[in-house]
Amino acid sequence: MLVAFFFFLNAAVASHDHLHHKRDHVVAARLSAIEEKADLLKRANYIATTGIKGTLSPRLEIRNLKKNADQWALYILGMAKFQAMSQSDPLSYYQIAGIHGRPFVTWNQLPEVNAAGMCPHVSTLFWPWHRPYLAMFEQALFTQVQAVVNTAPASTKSRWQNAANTLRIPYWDWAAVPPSGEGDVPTAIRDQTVTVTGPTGTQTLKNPLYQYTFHPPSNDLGGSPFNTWTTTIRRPYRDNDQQAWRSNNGEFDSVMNSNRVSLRDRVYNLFINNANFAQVSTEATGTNTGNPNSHDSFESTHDSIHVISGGDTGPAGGGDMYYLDLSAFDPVFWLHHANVDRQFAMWQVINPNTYVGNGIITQNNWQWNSGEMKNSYTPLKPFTKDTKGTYFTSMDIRKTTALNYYYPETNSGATASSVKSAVNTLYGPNSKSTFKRDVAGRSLPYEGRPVRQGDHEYLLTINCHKFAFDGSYTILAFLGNVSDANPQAWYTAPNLIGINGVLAMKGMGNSTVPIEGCIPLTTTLQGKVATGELEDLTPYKVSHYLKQHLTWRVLRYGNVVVPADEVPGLHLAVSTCPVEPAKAADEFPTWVGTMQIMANVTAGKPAGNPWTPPANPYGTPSSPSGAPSAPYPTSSNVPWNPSVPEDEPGYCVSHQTIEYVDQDGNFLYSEKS
Ligand SMILES: [Cu+2]
Repeated sequence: MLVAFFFFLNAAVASHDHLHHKRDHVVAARLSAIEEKADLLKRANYIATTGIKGTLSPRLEIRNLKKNADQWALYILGMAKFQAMSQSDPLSYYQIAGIHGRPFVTWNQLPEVNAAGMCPHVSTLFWPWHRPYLAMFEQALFTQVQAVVNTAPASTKSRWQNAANTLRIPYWDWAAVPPSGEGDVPTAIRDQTVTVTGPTGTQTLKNPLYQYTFHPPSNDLGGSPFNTWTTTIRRPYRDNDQQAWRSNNGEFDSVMNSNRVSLRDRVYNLFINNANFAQVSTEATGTNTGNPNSHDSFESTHDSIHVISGGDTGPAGGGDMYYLDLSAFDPVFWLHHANVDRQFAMWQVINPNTYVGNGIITQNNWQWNSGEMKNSYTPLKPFTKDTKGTYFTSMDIRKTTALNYYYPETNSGATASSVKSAVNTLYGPNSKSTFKRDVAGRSLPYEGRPVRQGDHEYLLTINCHKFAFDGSYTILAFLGNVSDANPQAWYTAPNLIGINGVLAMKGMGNSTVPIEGCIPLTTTLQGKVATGELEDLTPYKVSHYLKQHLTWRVLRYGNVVVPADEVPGLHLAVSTCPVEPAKAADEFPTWVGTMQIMANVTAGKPAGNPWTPPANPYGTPSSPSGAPSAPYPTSSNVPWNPSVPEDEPGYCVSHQTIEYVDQDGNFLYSEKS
């Protein structure tokens, strides 16, 4: 119909060349109005998320992808083109990043429930929702990679095409030991420029992994100063020569160097300890109720990477990654989240019989209201499997192969045994860094030793409110005192045990969304035994030692110290249980029995009183019709495959009638799509 109409108008113009000039002008104006409408129609159509079609291929660790010069060049050049796309294109880097949070507008003209971001956090949908999200990013990037391949001369075209066909987005394994002699943040993310040899030769360009350049910044990026920042910024510092705020990636690396072992321990503990999807995937407190051994989640651990890479300094109180609603614009978001998706995939191989259960949406977002009950059949809006509007559900993406990729640890031959071996090698206490310990005179954390008979595990458990403040905040644990003169020095202090970052956003002002996290203490305590400062790891000796030495601080956005007992909902406690060594390389150590709270260690310290779980931390859920009316899941009643699919139909454009008008609003014709 549209094609025919264009033809008619073109024919009309051609056969009436005696028409007055003004008449030609009107026809031309109408033509351009129709083209605009056609463009809108195209955008109203659903965009199928398929991942990259063709050969099933692995997503590689960024430092391994870089070893393949051709694929690395295509990735970098493709990212540069991707970021340069018009910000009004729904498949541009800008618009796909904008799905996550700000700007609070809809995407691809889909109907919205609230003017808000789309990512579900503090929810069992946290892991599954980000899976098609990453695949959409990956396939949109691939379109640009293909454009780079098309610039190759005929003589090398097939070589570049072959490299592109198996290219997938890389992940950054921030918990693993970095390559020998390197810091924890890859230079590929930190360098301002990058030199690659692509299909048309060697070139040096602005590194697309260093920052995203807004063109232009939107007014809906959270107000001043984000609406004036022309790029994303990590750990902002003032460059007085340039009169501008800049990224401090050196500090990003230093903070990771001081915190990686603690983050590694959290990841390891999550793999070895929790066999329930709801407990392990989300930081929502309700999902952990009833399981004293589960105080952590992959979501909470993920929050800490956001907080570390964004930093809590500068005129906005932090960098882009520090704010939930801006984080996806920073290129490191995609490397970080590919790793979180990989943790999801690896965990699934070890735990194939537990999956998304019933869970409550804890904050209003673009597609849902707070309090709604969701499950594994909930449409993961806005991601559709086809162009007709069939949304993905968590059931569709249980396997990464549904989106045509896998990870090195989850290839077709992977078993629970092989993934456990990989986890032990990558994150077990034998995973020692070869990073030069004397670099810049910095004192780096003790890296731990394998579990011995009679050992105990010790955790500093943290309960708090996600939106206690008007932005993110961090709990930092130390042995001994720290000076309050320069809080930024805390992140790399020699007596730092670890941090727990809470990723939030502005404008959520003290709404009560209870979450959990933890800071592992065991490795640090082992180090103190190694230096003779602590006699042994028995609970008796440890409780006395920690009572004397364990301290903590809370730092919120803007580098502001908050007394711990003034943080709404904050409770800290130390828990312990005996640990049995693993019996084989493909088995995990066992935490024996139920963790016991050592209340005397924290008693009398600010916020040092253990948390007692309320019956239902989020209140009574409101069930949409057709949804299962199960209680909020606890460790004992999580159905991973509810029998009643949720009644939430997708939207369908086939019932829409689109009316075409000219620039003056005069009706031209209508079309059913
Ligand atoms: Cu995230």
